[in-house]
Amino acid sequence: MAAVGAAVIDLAPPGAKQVAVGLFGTADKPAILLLVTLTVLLAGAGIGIWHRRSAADARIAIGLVVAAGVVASLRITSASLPLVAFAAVAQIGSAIGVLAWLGGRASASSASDSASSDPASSDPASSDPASASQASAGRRRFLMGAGALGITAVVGGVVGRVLVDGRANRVASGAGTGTPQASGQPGGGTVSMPSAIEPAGTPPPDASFAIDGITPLVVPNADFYRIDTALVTPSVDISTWRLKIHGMVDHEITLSFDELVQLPLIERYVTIACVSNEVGGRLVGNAKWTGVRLLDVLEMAGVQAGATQVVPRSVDGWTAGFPTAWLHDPAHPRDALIAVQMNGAPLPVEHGYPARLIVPGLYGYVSATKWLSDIELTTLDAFDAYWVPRGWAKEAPILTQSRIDVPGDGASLTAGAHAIAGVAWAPDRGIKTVEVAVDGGPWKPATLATALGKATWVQWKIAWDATPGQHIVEVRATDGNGDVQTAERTPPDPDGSRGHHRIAVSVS
Ligand SMILES: Nc1nc2c(c(=O)[nH]1)N[C@H]1C(S)=C(S)[C@@H](COP(=O)(O)O)O[C@H]1N2
Ligand SMILES: [Mo]
Repeated sequence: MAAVGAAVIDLAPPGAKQVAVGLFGTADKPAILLLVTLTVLLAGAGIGIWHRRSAADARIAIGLVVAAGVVASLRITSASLPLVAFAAVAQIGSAIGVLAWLGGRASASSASDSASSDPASSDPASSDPASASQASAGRRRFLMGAGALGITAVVGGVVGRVLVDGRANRVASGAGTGTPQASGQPGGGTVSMPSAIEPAGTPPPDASFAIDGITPLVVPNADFYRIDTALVTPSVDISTWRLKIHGMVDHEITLSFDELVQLPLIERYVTIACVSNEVGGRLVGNAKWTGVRLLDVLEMAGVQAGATQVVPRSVDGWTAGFPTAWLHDPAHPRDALIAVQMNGAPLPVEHGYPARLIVPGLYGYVSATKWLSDIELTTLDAFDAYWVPRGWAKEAPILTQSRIDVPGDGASLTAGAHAIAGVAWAPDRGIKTVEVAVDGGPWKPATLATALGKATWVQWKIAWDATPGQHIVEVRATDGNGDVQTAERTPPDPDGSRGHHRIAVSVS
């Protein structure tokens, strides 16, 4: 099922923008799975009905559906052959079983059912009540049987999905416990990770406000937003994993995980964001990332003069792409990382275990490649990464945004003193000011917490004396360059949403 869903994602034509737009959202993976589920249910029902005419044809149809599932499964790098074979046999077996049962029911009722093939009797108004009820009983049995067939297919798909995902989690489980010094890898071998030469430490107390409901400065791994096209999370065996740097380089290099983490490790707090984040949305998060400087690794390979694009690729074939110039901006020295840890723990599987890219200032879809397998140096003209032919911008710096966390939109408050608070981000230009306006009134400056750096979001707060009635609260930020966040609303497509976050509250 998941495999068919993945194929649906892959095969979506570039013009199918809605599908592409949808895929960025967290709610959309369930949507795709639902779509596939409904399709399978319909196919099941169709085959069940068809089976009335020809049992042999129905069996062939089942074979074709299962074969399509197998072919799709083989596209998933983490699906094992025995698992796929098991799922296929289980599906064929249960489908044939249901068909046999259906066949039994059909022949048992065929004599009394024959009236239903008379067109006149299919019109309940003109038919004799007894034969009409017999016909509908037969129809009910067929629909039930067809439904059972569909449900069998769905259950088969869900079980397969759970098995594959469970496998992915087992592979990384020994690595997710937060002991970076020596984490046993059930996938093979033990990797000891040296400590960072430039640790980032814990954030100072004045970097956070103690306000109920404000987004934490550093988002715990379990709460971090997750976006990717992988319906089944890739599971990577760290002992055989390799990172290859190739393309327009003086000498191609290949690093094992051990070799990678022997290079100097540094730590940075970096806020990453999804281009599909709506104004006020939650597809953004801040974490401490530990990893190797991307530039260190690129220098080992020797980037050639004409290389204008960095194209990171994932083990599942997904690609990102950004200008090499982003790494060489004299006005903006920035450390892009090949990250191996998130908040002091090995990368969780969902966030790219064992290694991913973190590039300050760029939206995830052009940069933050999870389950990294290789990095190709090429030109901007020569290659368009995964989302570009699907209608998203080729170059995508994160736009300045601010969000009101408290009070919540639609909240009911009692009149009196309240804190309005939230976060604002403009990686990696930094945030200079945040302002709040109530009911279209004058912009008033909020108080900023101490920023961890230009690449991270910052918490803000302002005191509000709430008076009875309905109120609209609006926020805007000014980035480190002095550019004020635009009020003009745009949708996420194609290069990120613009506009001020606004909430409504009622005070009594
Ligand atoms: N391999 C892979 N990496 C990926 C993606 C993907 O689909 N596949 N999606 C990107 C997008 S669109 C975003 S916003 C970030 C999200 O990272 P997170 O899930 O760790 O928050 O991952 C990026 N890296
Ligand atoms: Mo994204």
